Amino acid sequence: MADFASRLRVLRTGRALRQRDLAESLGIAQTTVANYERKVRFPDEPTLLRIADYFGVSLDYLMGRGESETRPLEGLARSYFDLLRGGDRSGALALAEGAAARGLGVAEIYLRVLTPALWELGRLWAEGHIDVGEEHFFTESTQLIMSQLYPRLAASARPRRGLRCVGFSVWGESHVLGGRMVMDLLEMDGWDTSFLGGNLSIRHALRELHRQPPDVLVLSASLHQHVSAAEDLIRTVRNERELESTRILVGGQAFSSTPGLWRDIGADATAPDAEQAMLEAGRLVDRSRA
Ligand code: B12
Repeated sequence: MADFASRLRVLRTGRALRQRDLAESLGIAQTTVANYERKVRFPDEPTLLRIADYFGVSLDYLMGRGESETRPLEGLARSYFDLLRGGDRSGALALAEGAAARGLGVAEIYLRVLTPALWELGRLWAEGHIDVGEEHFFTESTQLIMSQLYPRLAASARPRRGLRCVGFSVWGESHVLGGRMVMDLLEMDGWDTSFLGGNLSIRHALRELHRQPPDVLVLSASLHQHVSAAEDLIRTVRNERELESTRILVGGQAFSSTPGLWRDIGADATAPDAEQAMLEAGRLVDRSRA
């Protein structure tokens, strides 16, 4: 039976947050979070409510009541999650395509259906309810579903704006779906995009960047241990004369959980999600043209 301490730890790691990050967001000390998770302390009522609101869960859930699977994932995201959890790829595809046919935009589907479902997957995986095979099936199916949505995305894209971006996940980083979502939304916003997947070395990245220097370089990292690879790459890019007008946008869970980290490693901007990334990329080019 789960309790408050274990629920808190699972919710935190499910969002890829360090104790320090959560403490900062809640306005409490890191040691307080550590003590909650070690069952040494228990929060007062206002803090308990803040924690529940922060993670979007009920107090019942936070206190360990109910099955862990009953954490509220809203509407379509819940159905999508349940279908893939049950091994029904074509059902999940039909759900996504049905939602798109009824007018839900691809960006909405990415951000309000696929992303929360994937985050929930990570939470259950960290909690030991899902094994690697199930996770791989879920992720592969989601990549396929994104590809099936692509024609709709391309059809609703703005006219090309003469802007170009190259994006990938940094050296060592295998999480690629977030970066791919960012690049897809940029394409929808009229950018010419090249998405290069994950785990790209500096040497290969540079070769690609020199082929046709982009207006914006989009770098994604989910794990903190890969931030130094982003930093190395940024340093290298900054030393290339041909790339001096390329602006660098970084993001992913490694950055969203640590405010200010993007600036510390020399990037030009960050954003918490793919929609904001699209807006931020636009601002970066506007600023550099002004
Ligand atoms: C699927 C998955 C995998 C797959 C990835 C497959 C693939 N093709 O991408 C595989 C199996 C490879 C994998 C491996 C691992 N994983 Co994993 N994985 C996940 C999972 C379940 C989903 C990832 C995902 O697609 N999320 C959905 C996307 C859309 O969200 P996102 O990446 O945050 O992107 C959004 C924003 O961050 C932002 N964004 C993303 N990129 C960018 C870039 C820019 C420029 C901007 C502005 C914004 C931006 O926009 C996106 C959409 O709005 C997550 C759970 C989670 N919370 O995400 C765990 C998770 C990320 N994995 C985790 C771990 C621990 C691992 C492994 C270390 C496991 C292991 N022991 O081997 C390895 C590491 C592999 C590596 N070297 O990179 C942990 C990380 C915890 C941490 N920070 O320390 C998580 C959080 C699971 C958990 N709860 O513990 N994983």
